[in-house]
Amino acid sequence: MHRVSKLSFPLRPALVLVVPLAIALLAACTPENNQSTFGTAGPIAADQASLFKFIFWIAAAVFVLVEGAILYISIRYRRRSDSDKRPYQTHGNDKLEITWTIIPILILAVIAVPTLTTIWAQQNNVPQDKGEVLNVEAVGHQWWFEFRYPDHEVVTANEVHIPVGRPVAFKLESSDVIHSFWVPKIAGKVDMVPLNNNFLWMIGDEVGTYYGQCAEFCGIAHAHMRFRVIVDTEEDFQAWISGMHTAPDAPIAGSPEASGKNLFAANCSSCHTTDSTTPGSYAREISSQQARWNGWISDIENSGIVSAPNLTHFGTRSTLGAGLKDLTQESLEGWITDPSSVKIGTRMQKHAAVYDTADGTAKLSPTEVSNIAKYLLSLKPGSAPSGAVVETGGNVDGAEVFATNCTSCHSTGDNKIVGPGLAGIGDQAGSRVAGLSSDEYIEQSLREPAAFVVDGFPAVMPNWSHLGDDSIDALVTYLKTLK
Ligand code: HEC
Ligand code: HEC
Ligand SMILES: [Cu+2]
Repeated sequence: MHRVSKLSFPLRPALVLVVPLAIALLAACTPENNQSTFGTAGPIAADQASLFKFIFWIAAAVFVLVEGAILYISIRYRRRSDSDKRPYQTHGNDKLEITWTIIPILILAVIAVPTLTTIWAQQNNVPQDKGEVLNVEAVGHQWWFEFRYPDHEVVTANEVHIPVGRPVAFKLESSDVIHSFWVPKIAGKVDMVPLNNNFLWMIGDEVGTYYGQCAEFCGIAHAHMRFRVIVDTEEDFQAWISGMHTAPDAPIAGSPEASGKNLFAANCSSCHTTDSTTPGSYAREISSQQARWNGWISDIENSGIVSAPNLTHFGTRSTLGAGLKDLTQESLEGWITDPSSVKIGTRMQKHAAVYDTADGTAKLSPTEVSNIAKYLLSLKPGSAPSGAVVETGGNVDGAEVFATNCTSCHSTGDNKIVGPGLAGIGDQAGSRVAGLSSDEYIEQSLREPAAFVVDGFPAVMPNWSHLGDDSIDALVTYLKTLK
């Protein structure tokens, strides 16, 4: 008797803890939950869920039978009094042992059939009979996702648009450590391994926004490395693609957005591109991203650049910081002022020169922060036709022309991106080529970039003659102000 009361004492608090905890954990399984694998919206997730249920019910039946037998035998044949005799002890029973070896073999064989067929069906090539396959490359970075559409020449980050009902083939890459790509309601989970690309296909069955999450511990901000899959109607998807090739309208001179654009060019553009709408910008962004990465890896502690999300048409996004917050003027101001107040550990704060302060917050006034946020939120497809270079006409602001066309490769400081940092170019330009004045050299760099290639750089500088005389003059004037 004494023994029983001793046992029941720790049992009660344990139950008080375990029962609510179990209920809380099980609540995450409700199909409505954003990351529940029970409410599915795509064939891959649906097949995995039905496979899970099939195995679950077999396991449940085994559990009930075995535990039931144990309970029944323990109660039915328990020792009832001190005078009960110890039963006759046996050892070995061929029939029983063969039976309980064969039954599990049969159960496992039954489970193996749907398991293996599902695995084969899902890892095999994308179905070819369900519409044109969309190719997407997803790249894991600490701690955000980059999405590239090679067939459409679109680069974006953290929000991937796919057309409803059409198969999407994802090439999964990582630029740094092992991440895992997981979209619970639509597709399974596959690791993103550096130097070893993986593959996953999915079909979104229902229009809507779905949660994605990195599912492999990848460092301090791992739990904050999320993304969204936006399943669009075919028309919305095509409109999105063509919007990504339509430049935003230039901000009105003197507006907060115009000031934000210049502040962005000065403080942020060494890592972020905002203008991947023009022809050729796709290849340029990929080489800039590689160059930013090379810059970071060559000096991990002190680098002023690192690969970063492409912010083209950022104003059309719904989330901030890799799916972490709703995107609003307020949340964006919070992010720009002090990124770690939103997401601890982000590389942006560690490496951007603008956060090189005692408390790590930006060297920007509240108005400047607000202007940058307004500028970023204003980045949406403009009224110019898709793919066109925006005509400036008349009064040209060199800083703006620079911010629109050049910042994916050049910083206005000393940082090397793809091309050299342009601080001090006015002073250096006069001595680059004998016989060319400073102005002449800068102009030649823009009109005939191949005529002189700076030592140690690739000859990838595009020809800018098409910008027109006004813009070229404005650029030369602007570049000479960079100190
Ligand atoms: C040293 C490189 C670097 C500089 C400079 C930099 N950033 Fe970033 N930025 C990053 C990185 C890396 C991330 C991804 C952070 C993460 O999610 O962990 C990021 C993320 C962002 C995001 C969120 C993007 C998304 O998809 O949700 C915004 C907005 C942003 N930066 C704005 C700015 C602004 C504004 C500035 C200038 C004041 C700036 N950045 C300067 C590297 C940089
Ligand atoms: C695709 C990347 C890329 C883009 C975009 C780009 N450049 Fe360059 N630029 C380079 C590279 C690389 C070099 C160095 C090699 C060379 O001299 O051609 C360079 C060199 C220069 C130089 C000469 C620098 C020196 O120290 O002598 C100037 C000036 C220049 N670029 C201005 C611009 C301007 C202005 C724009 C925008 C209208 C622009 N670049 C756009 C890649 C680019
Ligand atoms: Cu990760």
